[in-house]
Amino acid sequence: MATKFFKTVILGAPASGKGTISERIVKNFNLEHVSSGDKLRQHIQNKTSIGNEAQKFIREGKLVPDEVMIKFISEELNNVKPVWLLDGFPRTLNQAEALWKIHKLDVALNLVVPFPVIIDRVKGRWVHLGSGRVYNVGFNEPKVPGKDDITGEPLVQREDDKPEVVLKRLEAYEKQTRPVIEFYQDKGILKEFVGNTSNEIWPKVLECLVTYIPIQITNQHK
Ligand code: G5P
Ligand code: MG
Repeated sequence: MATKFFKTVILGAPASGKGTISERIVKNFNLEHVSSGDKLRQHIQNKTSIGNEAQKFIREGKLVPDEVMIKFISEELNNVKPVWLLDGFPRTLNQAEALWKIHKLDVALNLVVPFPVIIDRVKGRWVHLGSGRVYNVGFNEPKVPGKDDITGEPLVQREDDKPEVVLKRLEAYEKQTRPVIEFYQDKGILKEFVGNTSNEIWPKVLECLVTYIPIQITNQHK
């Protein structure tokens, strides 16, 4: 029987592989993937009012204010089945507390990748804005250079992947997101996965998740 309730978050520094690992989780466990960054980028592309507001912060490597994000993500979660994986939220203690009031989580997954590895890999990141699918030069390259594998639409580089902005995002992560990890540790639901590559981290995540929910597709454990 399909799982009716399962709520989890994936934490980790910018470009630690949250999107990459989430894609594999979703394939194997059939969860709803809600990525705050992907949603914001879609709003920016569509020039909505939240997109225009968020863009000012994102392009400088700063976090979008808590009140905007809490309202935005609470509404997004109302629109999906209660079987979800939240990526990129919460990013501050305020956000973690607000989320906990409305949704108790089963587990919080934290990806731990060294900063020098991260700084090196963002230079080669290409994204498909419509879906959030990510590629990298030398790792998960698109079948046709510059085009999304599924839709054939053009891939773009993120404005906030410029080296100077990446450093600001890493700083914001250290200052504002560290307390979120401690918050989940105190709740007793934190699971950490350490590694230099997503291929090294993925089997450990898979091994952990099968203890919580049944796997949906048995031949895609990659
Ligand atoms: P985002 O979009 O949430 P970040 O900074 O948390 O942004 P990001 O950059 O999306 O995280 P990721 O998802 O952790 O990174 O990583 P990824 O995209 O999977 O992988 C990074 C790259 O490395 C990809 O090109 C991938 O192919 C490659 N890669 C993965 N694994 C490997 C590997 O093993 N080897 C190699 N060589 N490559 C690999 O948030 C963006 C902004 O939105 C705002 C903020 O301004 C934020 O800065 N925002 C919020 N603000 C406030 N509160 C919130 N909750 C917010 N959420 C978003
Ligand atoms: Mg991401």
